[in-house]
Amino acid sequence: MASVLIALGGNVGDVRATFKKAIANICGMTQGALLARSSDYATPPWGDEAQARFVNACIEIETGLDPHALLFTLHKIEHKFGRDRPKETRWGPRTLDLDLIAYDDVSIERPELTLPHPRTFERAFVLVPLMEIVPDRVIAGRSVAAALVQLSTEGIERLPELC
Ligand code: PH2
Ligand code: MG
Ligand code: MG
Repeated sequence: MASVLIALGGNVGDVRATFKKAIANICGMTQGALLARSSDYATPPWGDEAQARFVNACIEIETGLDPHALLFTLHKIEHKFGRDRPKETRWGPRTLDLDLIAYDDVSIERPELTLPHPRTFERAFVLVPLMEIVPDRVIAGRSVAAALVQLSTEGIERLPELC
């Protein structure tokens, strides 16, 4: 079984409700166990700033799927929750984005999948939720906590738990 970190994001529709259903789908479709789930965070849009704020969160799961099978499953779940890749713009609005951040200590560099996720250390919207669940996890030689102190967390707000 592998320990896998997945980042969730979205800024179209009821994103927090989408996360809840998506996490249930991730566990069901990967025969995975949910080891940890961060809070949801409202985050300023990164990349293309002229769009609505995002909601972001991270989870840790344990799964027997290999990285490519897992990626395929995550794409299926994005599609199920309204993601339309051909119609969207890079860094633009989306209902649900599921990014594979790390899969054990596996390194992969292929056009369809890079592990660990190459932009993890540029993105406070990924590191802040990771800090909550796996602060000591080492990704590409750096702990989450050490990587986060290099970034500004301005504008990131932890959202209260939903009832
Ligand atoms: N995702 C993007 C582009 N910009 N900004 C934030 N804050 N959070 C995201 O998840 C995000 C983004 C495209 O995937
Ligand atoms: Mg993304
Ligand atoms: Mg993505």
